[in-house]
Amino acid sequence: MQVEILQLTPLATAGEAALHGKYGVCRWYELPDRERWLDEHNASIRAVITGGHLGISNEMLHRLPALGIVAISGVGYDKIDLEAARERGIRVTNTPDVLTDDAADLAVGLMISTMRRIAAADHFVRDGSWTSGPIALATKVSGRRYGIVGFGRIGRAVAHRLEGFGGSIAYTDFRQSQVSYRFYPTAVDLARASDVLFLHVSGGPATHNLIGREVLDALGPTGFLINVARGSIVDEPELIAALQEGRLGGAGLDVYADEPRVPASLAALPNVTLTPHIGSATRDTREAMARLVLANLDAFYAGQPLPTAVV
Ligand code: 8YV
Repeated sequence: MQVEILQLTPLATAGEAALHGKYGVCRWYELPDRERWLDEHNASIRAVITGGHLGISNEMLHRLPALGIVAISGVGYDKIDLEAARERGIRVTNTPDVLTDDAADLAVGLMISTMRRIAAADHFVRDGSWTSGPIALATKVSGRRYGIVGFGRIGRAVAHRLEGFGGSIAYTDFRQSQVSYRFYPTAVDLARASDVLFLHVSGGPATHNLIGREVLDALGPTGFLINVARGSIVDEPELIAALQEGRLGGAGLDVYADEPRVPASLAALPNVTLTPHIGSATRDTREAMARLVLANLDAFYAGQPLPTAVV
């Protein structure tokens, strides 16, 4: 079967079997000599599969003259130049909705883990420290002022979960929504009125370093920042400085400025919980994402409307 699909990231097990059973696919990440392979096969590639965290470079786009679709296994499409895709008539799809619950669950989990210092408590038991006395007290999670920056699918799912914590819920976004939660026009205004600030905006130029020193200082020394969206949204050096200097109470992070590299200064901090971009990383969700990637590819090849088209 001629190779027409270039796969930049693996899919979940069943998705891999379905994809490779139906199409001629090359796993880019397994190639010993990628440049040579691309020189020999670039003209036959009609589709690329990639991840939300990975996207596709303009350089790669330009090397694939027959490319017709980029199918993203993920909700974020900030790692692809949509205008360049449009100019080439390249369709772009993503996998929204199926990963909303996982991302929202992780955000709330990072809040609880960071405020109650669960990772440190686990280590405290495992290394035998408990035999020497009780662990230090942590921070109460329930009944707090929760602020959500970005009120899309995942932000709304987080708000729904927070309703069970008995505090207040507020948000900021480009526009006010018809919901009962209080709206603030800016992230700074929201941070001033929050104990826990959740980030759920898309990545890209419009939100680059949206959360800088002004927002972090408005959140303050008893405030907590939770980010499962994109590392680019936060001025990472400013975040590290605020945590080191006690101007911010703590942070729960799943995304970083330069993944998979995380600054040693951030990793050394005791008042953070760090996870390796696992927002959608459960078996059920990744299989659902794979099914949606396949559905988009099948529709593309059949000349049918694409189920979840971005472009
Ligand atoms: C992806 C992500 O799910 O969905 C996104 O935009 O950032 C990721 O969590 C992951 O890259 C799997 O492709």
